[in-house]
Amino acid sequence: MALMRFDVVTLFPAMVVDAASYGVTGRAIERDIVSLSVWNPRDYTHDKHKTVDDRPYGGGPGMVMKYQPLHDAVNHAKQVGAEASRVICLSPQGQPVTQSLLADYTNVPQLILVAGRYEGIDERFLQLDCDDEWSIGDYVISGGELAALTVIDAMTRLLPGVLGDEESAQQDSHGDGLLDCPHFTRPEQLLGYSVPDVLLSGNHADIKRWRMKQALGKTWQKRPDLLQKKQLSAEQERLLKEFIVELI
Ligand code: 9WO
Repeated sequence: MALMRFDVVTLFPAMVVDAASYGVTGRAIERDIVSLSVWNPRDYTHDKHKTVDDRPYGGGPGMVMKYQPLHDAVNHAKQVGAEASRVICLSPQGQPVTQSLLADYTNVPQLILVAGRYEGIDERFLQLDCDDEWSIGDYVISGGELAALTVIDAMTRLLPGVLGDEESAQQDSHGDGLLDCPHFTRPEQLLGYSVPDVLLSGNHADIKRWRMKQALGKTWQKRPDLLQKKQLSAEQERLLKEFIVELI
């Protein structure tokens, strides 16, 4: 039995299944660490035109997704799923998705992710059927599918056994609220830009120290807001000071 079950309610099921079949998520599904099911609201319509949307009350451009097909698709996912599930709508007005939010939900056996299209989803679905609304960023994309796939990818990486020991150690270092350190590979010399000597030294303690210093420095330069949220150790404070002094 998979550690987590993802159900995506979407008008484009193949888009979700195909995109999730690559890389880390694809391997996690093959190994049954996670399971992915997709539910098309169109399969839950009762008219010959399989209507999933309708014109907005009050006028205005575009169409709105109807309540009933979404509600029935979610209900079917609940019926065949785990005992504890959460229904999450992906929308620009949702709460920001962060690493810690995702970590909090890794103990929920079943996440039902609702990916809207058209101009939006009938408000009564959001109020009555959705437990949470999540946003992956302050922009409007063409549908909730890419947001759902982002959540599936980031959450799958947090599950035990998905990443190898090395990768998960690296994930932990990224996941500790700092930006990543710079990475280099062959050739050593490239357009006059050479690999930092410490990375060629073979001294693993120095390399670890350099990488932390670079991660702290880059975070200070590019995302000082992340540093505000982080309690640095005495050693990290020292490394950051060293980075800043060397910069001046
Ligand atoms: C669109 C929208 C725009 C402004 C304020 C609130 C809003 N909600 C939605 C919405 O739910 N739109 C549906 C899903 C239908 C149109 C495409 N959808 C969508 C989801 N566009 N962008 C997102 C999204 C999801 C998660 N994080 C960022 C954007």
